[in-house]
Amino acid sequence: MQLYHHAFSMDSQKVRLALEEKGIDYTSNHVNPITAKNLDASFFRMNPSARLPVFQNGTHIIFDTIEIVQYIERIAFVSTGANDMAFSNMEVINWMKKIQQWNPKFFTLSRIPEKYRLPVSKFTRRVLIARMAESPDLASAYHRKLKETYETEEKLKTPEVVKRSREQLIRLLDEVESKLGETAYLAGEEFSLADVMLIPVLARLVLLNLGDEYIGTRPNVAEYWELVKQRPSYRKVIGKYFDGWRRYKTLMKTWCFVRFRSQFKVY
Ligand SMILES: N[C@@H](CCC(=O)N[C@@H](CS)C(=O)NCC(=O)O)C(=O)O
Repeated sequence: MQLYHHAFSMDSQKVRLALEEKGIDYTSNHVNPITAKNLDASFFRMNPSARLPVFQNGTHIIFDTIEIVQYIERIAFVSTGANDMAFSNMEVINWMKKIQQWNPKFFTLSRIPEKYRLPVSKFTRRVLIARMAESPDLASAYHRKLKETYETEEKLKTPEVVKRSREQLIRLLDEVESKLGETAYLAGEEFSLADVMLIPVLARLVLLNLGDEYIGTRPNVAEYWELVKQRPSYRKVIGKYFDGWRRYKTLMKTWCFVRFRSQFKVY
């Protein structure tokens, strides 16, 4: 089994948490979208949306995060043969879908200062143009992706788009806060795949320095956050890259790569 993913990608984190929690071995392929590795022809040919994560089991390739997570659950069931292992119930599935409906893209990008965001966006466009020339058979797919990057920039100039995303996030967190007042975890007293989907959302808020505003103001979420951060899966998938000083190391490495390539026009 192969997983194409990256530490920065929220949906990749969800899938990796599921793999760790279920104890499934897999081959890890890092594809950093900020350094435009997702636009390399080898990856792009398999996945013309260039989005992460991608899960591959032989000829079976899955792009949808919820589908991947549920597939992992089935693999865990088959490989452990544990008859006592329960599949996710409707409550878990409903939470998974609700969380997945919040797309972090515009909210995240709007929080990144333009001096960092714009050079990365320009770098991505340059890489797209270079790849288009190298692989003419993929030109129309690359072209679609190029259009998408321009559209993203345009949408970011529309305050309504960012406002709507923020409001959706607040509604979700309020609902989570109220549920965590009743049970220890999101879908009951046991940790479940619903929590696997939620943890990366909270981690993203902390990474954007918004922990005090969005987590700290919700006591049940704050307590839950301290609890789930203790899990080995969290430390392996998220903490290792983003806790404390590590986040600067992770972000600096990527930033230096983009600056260097842009400076010397290596696309
Ligand atoms: N396949 C995912 C969507 C994944 C997604 O939006 N991935 C983001 C990172 S979390 C991405 O790869 N962005 C890079 C890009 O759009 O070029 C799903 O479940 O719908």
